[in-house]
Amino acid sequence: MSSKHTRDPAVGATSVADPVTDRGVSDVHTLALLGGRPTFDEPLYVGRPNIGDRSRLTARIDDMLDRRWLSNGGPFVEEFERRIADLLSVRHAVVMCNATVALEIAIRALGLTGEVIVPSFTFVATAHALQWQQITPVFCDVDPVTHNLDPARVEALITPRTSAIIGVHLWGRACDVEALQAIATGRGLHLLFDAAHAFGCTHDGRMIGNFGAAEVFSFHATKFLNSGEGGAVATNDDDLAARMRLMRNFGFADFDQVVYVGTNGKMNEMSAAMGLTSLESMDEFIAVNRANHAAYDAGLQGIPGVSLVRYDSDEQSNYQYVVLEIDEREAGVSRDMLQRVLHAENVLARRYFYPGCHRMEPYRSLFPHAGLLLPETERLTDRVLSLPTGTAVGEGEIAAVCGIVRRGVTAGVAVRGTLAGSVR
Ligand code: T4K
Repeated sequence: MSSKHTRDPAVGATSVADPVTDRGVSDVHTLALLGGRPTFDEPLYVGRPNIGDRSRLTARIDDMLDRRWLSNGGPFVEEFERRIADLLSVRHAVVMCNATVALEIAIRALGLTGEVIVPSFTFVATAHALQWQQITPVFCDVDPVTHNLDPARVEALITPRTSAIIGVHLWGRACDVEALQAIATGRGLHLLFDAAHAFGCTHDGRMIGNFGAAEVFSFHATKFLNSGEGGAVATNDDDLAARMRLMRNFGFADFDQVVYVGTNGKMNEMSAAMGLTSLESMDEFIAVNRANHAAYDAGLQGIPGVSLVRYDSDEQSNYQYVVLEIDEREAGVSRDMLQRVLHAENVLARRYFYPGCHRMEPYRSLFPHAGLLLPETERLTDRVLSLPTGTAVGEGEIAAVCGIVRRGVTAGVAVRGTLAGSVR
Protein backbone atom coordinates (compact mmCIF):
# COMPACT_ATOMS: atom_id res chain seq x y z
CA MET A 1 0.00 0.00 0.00
CA SER A 2 1.37 3.39 -0.88
CA SER A 3 1.28 5.87 1.99
CA LYS A 4 0.61 8.54 -0.64
CA HIS A 5 -2.88 7.10 -1.07
CA THR A 6 -4.81 9.47 1.21
CA ARG A 7 -8.31 9.94 2.51
CA ASP A 8 -10.01 7.31 0.41
CA PRO A 9 -13.72 7.64 1.31
CA ALA A 10 -14.40 4.19 -0.15
CA VAL A 11 -12.58 2.57 2.76
CA GLY A 12 -14.69 2.17 5.84
CA ALA A 13 -13.09 3.67 8.92
CA THR A 14 -14.52 0.99 11.12
CA SER A 15 -13.01 -1.90 9.17
CA VAL A 16 -10.73 -4.02 11.30
CA ALA A 17 -9.03 -5.69 8.37
CA ASP A 18 -6.31 -4.18 6.26
CA PRO A 19 -8.43 -2.64 3.49
CA VAL A 20 -5.88 -3.12 0.73
CA THR A 21 -4.60 -6.62 1.32
CA ASP A 22 -7.89 -7.60 2.94
CA ARG A 23 -6.02 -9.41 5.66
CA GLY A 24 -8.34 -10.46 8.43
CA VAL A 25 -7.64 -10.37 12.13
CA SER A 26 -6.86 -14.05 12.09
CA ASP A 27 -4.20 -13.64 9.38
CA VAL A 28 -1.58 -12.87 11.99
CA HIS A 29 1.11 -14.69 10.07
CA THR A 30 0.92 -11.90 7.49
CA LEU A 31 2.51 -9.45 9.94
CA ALA A 32 5.76 -8.21 8.42
CA LEU A 33 7.51 -8.82 11.74
CA LEU A 34 6.59 -12.48 11.39
CA GLY A 35 7.72 -12.76 7.78
CA GLY A 36 4.86 -11.18 5.81
CA ARG A 37 5.11 -8.34 3.31
CA PRO A 38 5.02 -4.82 4.82
CA THR A 39 1.64 -3.14 4.51
CA PHE A 40 3.14 0.15 3.33
CA ASP A 41 5.76 0.50 0.62
CA GLU A 42 6.77 3.91 1.91
CA PRO A 43 7.05 5.07 5.52
CA LEU A 44 3.94 6.45 7.15
CA TYR A 45 5.31 9.14 9.46
CA VAL A 46 4.09 10.80 12.62
CA GLY A 47 4.54 14.53 12.04
CA ARG A 48 4.01 14.87 8.28
CA PRO A 49 3.39 18.60 7.76
CA ASN A 50 0.00 19.98 6.76
CA ILE A 51 0.35 22.18 3.70
CA GLY A 52 -2.14 24.98 3.08
CA ASP A 53 -3.11 26.53 -0.26
CA ARG A 54 0.05 26.39 -2.40
CA SER A 55 -1.01 29.17 -4.74
CA ARG A 56 -1.58 31.52 -1.79
CA LEU A 57 1.82 30.56 -0.40
CA THR A 58 3.66 31.10 -3.66
CA ALA A 59 1.86 34.42 -4.20
CA ARG A 60 3.09 35.51 -0.77
CA ILE A 61 6.62 34.38 -1.56
CA ASP A 62 6.48 36.37 -4.82
CA ASP A 63 5.36 39.45 -2.84
CA MET A 64 8.19 38.92 -0.40
CA LEU A 65 10.75 38.65 -3.19
CA ASP A 66 9.33 41.70 -4.98
CA ARG A 67 9.60 43.84 -1.89
CA ARG A 68 13.03 42.39 -0.92
CA TRP A 69 12.13 42.28 2.73
CA LEU A 70 13.08 38.89 4.09
CA SER A 71 13.35 39.28 7.87
CA ASN A 72 13.60 41.77 10.77
CA GLY A 73 10.00 42.77 11.36
CA GLY A 74 8.61 42.43 7.85
CA PRO A 75 4.93 42.84 6.96
CA PHE A 76 4.15 39.11 7.02
CA VAL A 77 5.49 38.77 10.55
CA GLU A 78 3.45 41.77 11.65
CA GLU A 79 0.32 40.36 10.02
CA PHE A 80 0.96 36.92 11.50
CA GLU A 81 1.23 38.47 14.97
CA ARG A 82 -2.01 40.43 14.52
CA ARG A 83 -3.90 37.41 13.21
CA ILE A 84 -2.72 35.21 16.09
CA ALA A 85 -3.55 37.86 18.70
CA ASP A 86 -7.05 38.27 17.19
CA LEU A 87 -7.67 34.54 17.04
CA LEU A 88 -6.62 34.02 20.66
CA SER A 89 -8.15 37.28 21.93
CA VAL A 90 -4.87 38.25 23.58
CA ARG A 91 -3.20 41.64 23.70
CA HIS A 92 0.12 40.42 22.33
CA ALA A 93 1.45 37.63 20.16
CA VAL A 94 5.22 37.84 19.85
CA VAL A 95 6.34 35.49 17.10
CA MET A 96 9.77 33.90 17.20
CA CYS A 97 11.99 31.61 15.14
CA ASN A 98 10.84 28.52 17.10
CA ALA A 99 9.14 27.60 20.37
CA THR A 100 12.37 26.62 22.14
CA VAL A 101 13.84 30.10 21.72
CA ALA A 102 10.42 31.54 22.54
CA LEU A 103 10.45 29.59 25.82
CA GLU A 104 14.00 30.75 26.57
CA ILE A 105 13.06 34.35 25.92
CA ALA A 106 9.83 34.17 27.95
CA ILE A 107 11.77 32.59 30.84
CA ARG A 108 14.40 35.32 30.69
CA ALA A 109 11.93 38.16 30.25
CA LEU A 110 10.03 36.95 33.31
CA GLY A 111 13.30 37.02 35.27
CA LEU A 112 13.14 33.39 36.35
CA THR A 113 16.03 32.13 38.46
CA GLY A 114 17.02 29.24 40.72
CA GLU A 115 14.57 26.37 40.30
CA VAL A 116 11.48 25.99 38.13
CA ILE A 117 8.97 23.17 38.49
CA VAL A 118 8.23 21.39 35.20
CA PRO A 119 6.92 18.02 34.11
CA SER A 120 9.43 15.44 32.92
CA PHE A 121 6.77 13.96 30.64
CA THR A 122 7.26 16.49 27.83
CA PHE A 123 9.51 17.18 24.86
CA VAL A 124 13.00 17.88 26.16
CA ALA A 125 12.89 21.50 24.94
CA THR A 126 10.78 22.44 27.99
CA ALA A 127 13.58 21.47 30.37
CA HIS A 128 16.43 22.57 28.10
CA ALA A 129 15.02 26.11 27.85
CA LEU A 130 15.70 26.38 31.60
CA GLN A 131 18.97 24.48 31.87
CA TRP A 132 20.35 26.52 28.93
CA GLN A 133 20.21 29.57 31.22
CA GLN A 134 21.49 27.85 34.37
CA ILE A 135 18.03 27.50 35.87
CA THR A 136 17.39 24.08 37.40
CA PRO A 137 14.34 22.20 36.13
CA VAL A 138 12.72 20.40 39.04
CA PHE A 139 10.74 17.52 37.61
CA CYS A 140 7.23 17.01 38.91
CA ASP A 141 5.04 13.98 38.31
CA VAL A 142 1.93 14.11 36.15
CA ASP A 143 -1.64 13.02 36.57
CA PRO A 144 -2.08 9.55 35.02
CA VAL A 145 -5.35 10.53 33.33
CA THR A 146 -4.65 14.05 32.04
CA HIS A 147 -0.89 13.46 31.48
CA ASN A 148 -0.37 17.02 32.76
CA LEU A 149 1.35 18.40 35.89
CA ASP A 150 -0.30 17.08 39.02
CA PRO A 151 -0.93 20.22 41.14
CA ALA A 152 -1.04 18.13 44.30
CA ARG A 153 2.61 17.21 43.76
CA VAL A 154 3.78 20.68 42.72
CA GLU A 155 3.36 22.17 46.18
CA ALA A 156 5.74 19.66 47.76
CA LEU A 157 8.56 20.59 45.37
CA ILE A 158 8.56 24.31 46.16
CA THR A 159 11.72 25.52 47.92
CA PRO A 160 13.06 29.01 48.68
CA ARG A 161 14.88 28.81 45.31
CA THR A 162 11.73 28.17 43.28
CA SER A 163 10.82 31.07 41.00
CA ALA A 164 8.14 29.57 38.76
CA ILE A 165 6.01 26.71 37.54
CA ILE A 166 5.92 25.80 33.86
CA GLY A 167 2.89 23.70 32.93
CA VAL A 168 2.76 21.89 29.58
CA HIS A 169 -0.62 21.47 27.89
CA LEU A 170 0.35 18.04 26.63
CA TRP A 171 -1.35 16.84 23.44
CA GLY A 172 -3.22 20.19 23.46
CA ARG A 173 -5.22 19.24 26.57
CA ALA A 174 -5.12 22.07 29.09
CA CYS A 175 -3.40 21.71 32.45
CA ASP A 176 -5.36 22.24 35.63
CA VAL A 177 -4.82 25.96 35.11
CA GLU A 178 -6.83 27.13 38.13
CA ALA A 179 -5.08 24.86 40.61
CA LEU A 180 -1.65 25.81 39.26
CA GLN A 181 -2.55 29.51 39.32
CA ALA A 182 -3.75 29.22 42.92
CA ILE A 183 -0.43 27.66 43.95
CA ALA A 184 1.58 30.22 41.99
CA THR A 185 -0.35 33.15 43.45
CA GLY A 186 -0.28 31.72 46.97
CA ARG A 187 3.48 31.11 46.89
CA GLY A 188 4.48 34.21 44.89
CA LEU A 189 5.66 32.26 41.84
CA HIS A 190 5.43 32.99 38.14
CA LEU A 191 3.28 30.69 36.05
CA LEU A 192 4.21 30.05 32.42
CA PHE A 193 2.73 27.52 30.02
CA ASP A 194 4.41 25.54 27.30
CA ALA A 195 1.49 25.47 24.89
CA ALA A 196 3.52 24.04 21.99
CA HIS A 197 0.74 21.49 21.34
CA ALA A 198 -2.23 23.69 22.14
CA PHE A 199 -2.69 26.26 19.39
CA GLY A 200 -6.41 26.61 18.66
CA CYS A 201 -7.44 24.78 21.85
CA THR A 202 -9.60 26.11 24.66
CA HIS A 203 -9.75 25.73 28.41
CA ASP A 204 -13.12 26.39 29.96
CA GLY A 205 -14.21 27.92 26.66
CA ARG A 206 -11.33 30.44 26.60
CA MET A 207 -8.56 30.21 24.05
CA ILE A 208 -5.26 28.91 25.38
CA GLY A 209 -2.89 31.85 25.21
CA ASN A 210 -4.76 33.72 27.94
CA PHE A 211 -3.50 31.82 30.98
CA GLY A 212 -0.58 32.39 33.33
CA ALA A 213 1.90 35.17 32.63
CA ALA A 214 2.40 33.91 29.08
CA GLU A 215 1.90 30.87 26.89
CA VAL A 216 4.31 29.58 24.26
CA PHE A 217 3.18 27.96 20.98
CA SER A 218 5.13 26.01 18.39
CA PHE A 219 4.62 26.26 14.64
CA HIS A 220 7.23 23.63 13.84
CA ALA A 221 6.71 21.64 10.62
CA THR A 222 5.33 18.73 12.65
CA LYS A 223 2.66 20.84 14.36
CA PHE A 224 -0.83 20.88 12.82
CA LEU A 225 -0.38 24.55 12.01
CA ASN A 226 3.14 25.22 10.83
CA SER A 227 5.43 27.92 9.57
CA GLY A 228 8.26 25.50 8.81
CA GLU A 229 10.02 26.58 11.99
CA GLY A 230 8.33 29.04 14.30
CA GLY A 231 6.85 29.85 17.64
CA ALA A 232 4.97 32.57 19.45
CA VAL A 233 4.46 33.84 22.96
CA ALA A 234 0.96 35.03 23.80
CA THR A 235 0.52 37.37 26.74
CA ASN A 236 -1.79 40.04 28.08
CA ASP A 237 1.11 41.74 29.89
CA ASP A 238 2.26 44.84 27.95
CA ASP A 239 5.63 45.16 29.74
CA LEU A 240 6.47 41.50 29.31
CA ALA A 241 5.62 41.68 25.60
CA ALA A 242 7.83 44.75 25.18
CA ARG A 243 10.77 43.02 26.90
CA MET A 244 10.36 39.92 24.75
CA ARG A 245 10.27 42.00 21.56
CA LEU A 246 13.57 43.61 22.57
CA MET A 247 15.16 40.33 23.56
CA ARG A 248 14.28 38.56 20.33
CA ASN A 249 16.13 41.33 18.42
CA PHE A 250 19.48 41.47 20.28
CA GLY A 251 18.04 44.05 22.69
CA PHE A 252 17.85 46.74 20.01
CA ALA A 253 15.45 49.54 20.96
CA ASP A 254 16.52 51.64 17.98
CA PHE A 255 19.01 51.49 15.11
CA ASP A 256 22.09 51.53 17.34
CA GLN A 257 20.65 51.57 20.82
CA VAL A 258 20.85 48.30 22.71
CA VAL A 259 19.04 48.31 26.06
CA TYR A 260 19.05 44.62 27.00
CA VAL A 261 21.03 41.48 26.53
CA GLY A 262 19.24 39.79 23.67
CA THR A 263 19.45 37.04 21.13
CA ASN A 264 18.25 36.46 17.61
CA GLY A 265 14.78 35.02 18.06
CA LYS A 266 13.17 36.64 15.05
CA MET A 267 10.89 34.84 12.66
CA ASN A 268 11.72 35.40 9.00
CA GLU A 269 9.22 36.41 6.30
CA MET A 270 9.26 33.04 4.55
CA SER A 271 8.12 31.34 7.75
CA ALA A 272 5.49 34.01 8.38
CA ALA A 273 4.19 33.51 4.81
CA MET A 274 3.84 29.80 5.54
CA GLY A 275 2.24 30.54 8.92
CA LEU A 276 -0.32 32.94 7.41
CA THR A 277 -1.16 30.45 4.69
CA SER A 278 -1.55 27.69 7.27
CA LEU A 279 -3.83 29.89 9.36
CA GLU A 280 -6.19 30.19 6.39
CA SER A 281 -6.57 26.38 6.37
CA MET A 282 -6.65 25.94 10.11
CA ASP A 283 -10.30 24.88 10.30
CA GLU A 284 -9.78 22.31 7.57
CA PHE A 285 -6.69 20.89 9.32
CA ILE A 286 -8.60 20.55 12.56
CA ALA A 287 -11.56 18.91 10.79
CA VAL A 288 -9.24 16.34 9.20
CA ASN A 289 -7.48 15.64 12.52
CA ARG A 290 -10.81 15.28 14.24
CA ALA A 291 -12.11 12.84 11.60
CA ASN A 292 -8.84 10.91 11.80
CA HIS A 293 -9.11 10.68 15.58
CA ALA A 294 -12.68 9.39 15.28
CA ALA A 295 -11.57 6.85 12.65
CA TYR A 296 -8.83 5.58 14.97
CA ASP A 297 -11.31 5.43 17.82
CA ALA A 298 -13.68 3.29 15.77
CA GLY A 299 -10.93 1.12 14.29
CA LEU A 300 -9.29 0.36 17.63
CA GLN A 301 -12.50 -0.58 19.45
CA GLY A 302 -12.31 -3.70 21.52
CA ILE A 303 -8.56 -4.36 21.22
CA PRO A 304 -7.56 -5.59 24.67
CA GLY A 305 -5.07 -3.36 26.47
CA VAL A 306 -5.13 -0.61 23.82
CA SER A 307 -6.78 2.70 24.67
CA LEU A 308 -6.85 6.01 22.85
CA VAL A 309 -6.16 9.30 24.63
CA ARG A 310 -9.36 11.36 24.32
CA TYR A 311 -10.15 15.03 23.90
CA ASP A 312 -12.85 16.82 25.88
CA SER A 313 -15.81 17.33 23.54
CA ASP A 314 -16.82 20.45 25.52
CA GLU A 315 -13.58 22.18 24.54
CA GLN A 316 -12.07 23.20 21.22
CA SER A 317 -9.16 20.90 20.35
CA ASN A 318 -6.80 20.59 17.43
CA TYR A 319 -6.68 16.76 17.68
CA GLN A 320 -3.12 16.83 16.37
CA TYR A 321 -1.87 13.90 18.42
CA VAL A 322 -3.25 10.39 18.22
CA VAL A 323 -1.84 8.76 21.33
CA LEU A 324 -2.31 5.17 22.41
CA GLU A 325 -1.75 3.77 25.87
CA ILE A 326 -0.75 0.14 25.88
CA ASP A 327 -1.42 -1.92 28.97
CA GLU A 328 1.06 -4.77 28.51
CA ARG A 329 -0.69 -7.14 30.90
CA GLU A 330 -3.99 -6.88 29.03
CA ALA A 331 -2.59 -6.57 25.52
CA GLY A 332 -0.10 -9.40 25.92
CA VAL A 333 2.52 -7.28 24.13
CA SER A 334 4.44 -4.30 25.40
CA ARG A 335 4.32 -0.84 23.84
CA ASP A 336 7.83 -1.38 22.47
CA MET A 337 6.82 -4.68 20.88
CA LEU A 338 3.81 -3.05 19.25
CA GLN A 339 6.05 -0.28 17.97
CA ARG A 340 8.31 -2.92 16.38
CA VAL A 341 5.25 -4.57 14.81
CA LEU A 342 4.21 -1.20 13.33
CA HIS A 343 7.71 -0.26 12.19
CA ALA A 344 8.02 -3.56 10.35
CA GLU A 345 4.90 -2.53 8.40
CA ASN A 346 6.51 0.87 7.67
CA VAL A 347 4.27 2.70 10.15
CA LEU A 348 6.78 4.84 12.05
CA ALA A 349 4.86 5.22 15.31
CA ARG A 350 6.71 7.35 17.90
CA ARG A 351 7.17 6.90 21.65
CA TYR A 352 6.52 10.56 22.52
CA PHE A 353 7.81 11.39 25.18
CA TYR A 354 10.00 8.44 26.07
CA PRO A 355 12.05 8.13 28.21
CA GLY A 356 11.05 11.37 30.01
CA CYS A 357 13.40 14.34 30.39
CA HIS A 358 14.76 13.04 33.70
CA ARG A 359 16.20 10.02 31.91
CA MET A 360 17.94 12.18 29.28
CA GLU A 361 21.23 14.05 29.66
CA PRO A 362 22.22 16.19 31.44
CA TYR A 363 19.33 15.54 33.84
CA ARG A 364 19.95 11.82 34.13
CA SER A 365 23.46 12.48 35.49
CA LEU A 366 22.48 15.53 37.52
CA PHE A 367 19.46 13.89 39.17
CA PRO A 368 20.04 10.12 39.04
CA HIS A 369 17.25 9.42 41.54
CA ALA A 370 14.61 11.74 40.05
CA GLY A 371 12.55 8.76 38.90
CA LEU A 372 11.72 7.86 42.52
CA LEU A 373 9.41 10.87 42.61
CA LEU A 374 8.02 10.29 39.13
CA PRO A 375 6.14 6.98 39.22
CA GLU A 376 3.31 8.08 36.90
CA THR A 377 5.75 9.60 34.43
CA GLU A 378 7.79 6.39 34.34
CA ARG A 379 4.64 4.32 33.89
CA LEU A 380 3.35 6.55 31.06
CA THR A 381 6.63 6.79 29.19
CA ASP A 382 6.56 2.99 28.93
CA ARG A 383 2.94 2.91 27.68
CA VAL A 384 2.39 5.68 25.16
CA LEU A 385 2.64 5.44 21.40
CA SER A 386 1.85 8.20 18.89
CA LEU A 387 0.31 7.29 15.54
CA PRO A 388 0.31 9.16 12.21
CA THR A 389 -2.40 11.73 11.55
CA GLY A 390 -2.89 15.03 9.71
CA THR A 391 -3.79 15.70 6.10
CA ALA A 392 -1.15 13.27 4.79
CA VAL A 393 -3.08 10.36 6.31
CA GLY A 394 -6.35 9.04 4.93
CA GLU A 395 -9.06 6.74 6.22
CA GLY A 396 -7.56 3.85 4.27
CA GLU A 397 -4.24 4.19 6.03
CA ILE A 398 -5.92 4.59 9.41
CA ALA A 399 -7.96 1.42 8.90
CA ALA A 400 -4.75 -0.38 7.90
CA VAL A 401 -2.86 0.91 10.97
CA CYS A 402 -5.72 -0.17 13.24
CA GLY A 403 -5.67 -3.58 11.57
CA ILE A 404 -1.95 -3.91 12.26
CA VAL A 405 -2.42 -2.99 15.94
CA ARG A 406 -5.23 -5.52 16.22
CA ARG A 407 -3.22 -8.28 14.55
CA GLY A 408 -0.16 -7.37 16.65
CA VAL A 409 -2.17 -7.94 19.83
CA THR A 410 -3.90 -11.04 18.48
CA ALA A 411 -0.50 -12.48 17.58
CA GLY A 412 0.94 -11.52 20.98
CA VAL A 413 2.51 -14.89 21.70
CA ALA A 414 4.27 -15.08 18.32
CA VAL A 415 5.36 -11.43 18.55
CA ARG A 416 6.80 -11.98 22.03
CA GLY A 417 8.58 -15.08 20.83
CA THR A 418 10.11 -13.30 17.84
CA LEU A 419 11.24 -10.30 19.86
CA ALA A 420 12.32 -12.18 22.98
CA GLY A 421 15.54 -10.74 24.32
CA SER A 422 15.71 -7.82 21.88
CA VAL A 423 12.80 -5.65 23.05
CA ARG A 424 11.50 -4.89 26.48
N1 T4K B 1 7.55 22.04 23.93
C1 T4K B 1 6.92 20.93 23.53
C2 T4K B 1 5.94 20.31 24.46
C3 T4K B 1 7.15 20.39 22.26
O1 T4K B 1 6.52 19.26 21.87
C4 T4K B 1 8.07 21.03 21.41
C5 T4K B 1 8.37 20.48 20.10
C6 T4K B 1 8.71 22.20 21.86
C7 T4K B 1 8.41 22.68 23.14
C8 T4K B 1 9.69 22.95 21.02
O2 T4K B 1 9.12 23.44 19.84
P1 T4K B 1 10.06 23.90 18.59
O3 T4K B 1 11.27 24.57 19.14
O4 T4K B 1 10.42 22.65 17.81
O5 T4K B 1 9.18 24.83 17.81
C9 T4K B 1 9.51 16.86 16.76
C10 T4K B 1 9.57 18.35 16.51
O6 T4K B 1 10.85 18.71 15.95
C11 T4K B 1 9.31 19.18 17.71
O7 T4K B 1 9.00 20.49 17.26
C12 T4K B 1 8.12 18.65 18.50
N2 T4K B 1 7.92 19.35 19.75
C13 T4K B 1 8.31 17.19 18.81
C14 T4K B 1 7.12 16.62 19.53
O8 T4K B 1 8.44 16.48 17.57
P2 T4K B 1 11.34 15.01 16.72
O9 T4K B 1 12.68 14.90 17.35
O10 T4K B 1 10.37 13.93 16.91
O11 T4K B 1 11.48 15.38 15.16
P3 T4K B 1 11.73 14.48 13.91
O12 T4K B 1 12.77 15.14 13.09
O13 T4K B 1 11.95 13.07 14.30
O14 T4K B 1 10.37 14.62 13.08
C15 T4K B 1 9.25 13.80 13.36
C16 T4K B 1 8.74 13.19 12.07
O15 T4K B 1 8.09 14.18 11.31
C17 T4K B 1 9.81 12.62 11.15
O16 T4K B 1 9.99 11.26 11.40
C18 T4K B 1 9.24 12.83 9.77
C19 T4K B 1 8.22 13.94 9.93
N3 T4K B 1 8.62 15.17 9.25
C20 T4K B 1 9.38 16.09 9.93
C21 T4K B 1 9.71 17.27 9.33
C22 T4K B 1 10.53 18.30 10.07
C23 T4K B 1 8.22 15.38 7.96
O17 T4K B 1 7.57 14.53 7.36
N4 T4K B 1 8.55 16.57 7.37
C24 T4K B 1 9.28 17.53 7.99
O18 T4K B 1 9.53 18.61 7.40
O19 T4K B 1 10.71 16.38 17.28
